[in-house]
Amino acid sequence: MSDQIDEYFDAALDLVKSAGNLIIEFRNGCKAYEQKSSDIDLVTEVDKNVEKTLMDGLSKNFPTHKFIGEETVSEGGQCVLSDDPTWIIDPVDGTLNFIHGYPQSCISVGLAINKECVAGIIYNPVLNLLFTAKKGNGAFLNNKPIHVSQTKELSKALISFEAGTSRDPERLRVMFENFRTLVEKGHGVRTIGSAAMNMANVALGGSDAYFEFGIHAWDIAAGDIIVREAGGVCIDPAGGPLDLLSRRVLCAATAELAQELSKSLQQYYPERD
Ligand code: LIP
Repeated sequence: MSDQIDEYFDAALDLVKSAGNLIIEFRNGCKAYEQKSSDIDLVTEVDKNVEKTLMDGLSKNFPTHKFIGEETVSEGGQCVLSDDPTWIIDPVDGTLNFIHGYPQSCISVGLAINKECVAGIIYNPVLNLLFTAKKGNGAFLNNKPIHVSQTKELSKALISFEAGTSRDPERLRVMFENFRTLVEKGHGVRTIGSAAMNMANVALGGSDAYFEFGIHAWDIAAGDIIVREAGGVCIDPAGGPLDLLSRRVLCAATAELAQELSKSLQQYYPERD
């Protein structure tokens, strides 16, 4: 199995690197965009082109593999996670950042087999940050091993979260309550606009935890394996196991921090993917 994962990973990595050039062209921003589910949930031609490049390339190499791609799903495609090898793709995670030229966006590609993420690639081509992981092999930034921090207590933790792309009043109420709690209880809070970059930052030990309600499987699949291979944990924000399709995530450097954070958070349950 691990030889097979190597083969899948190598093919995906080549495609991700070349698709990164489509993003670099717009490093100063991309002013042409369309709306999706709300006036702050946006898509550009670059999102669509990157997703097509990755899906065409992967399905040519691996015709039986399945896909969950952000833009394909938003155009009515299926979001089904079976036991088959499934590529879970966010072509530009942090699209709003990409549109503005704020250099925190990336391609995020996770591979799930038997519903478990076994390989992940997060690539920010503008800052030349390539995060990778394969099951059992550790996590890497630009080919150098990375590890989560050892932080166990919320009072010492730097926590990231996001405001998200929906203005649903109940979701916003919970988000502001949690923001207040973390400002009061934690070391500091950060928001950078990309779930995958947030998870990569936990993996490299720069931040200690990240949580969000309302993300999708494509935002977190690659981050899930990268954080776990860097020694961290990914769980449901209420404390149970992570469910990739639940649109909820909490990852942390340690299990102790994950559980303390989970107990401090107000919960929100979006409609599933
Ligand atoms: C974004 C996530 C971010 C979240 C946004 C959106 P996109 O992904 O990375 O964490 O707050 O709602 O889901 O839409 O830029 O691929």
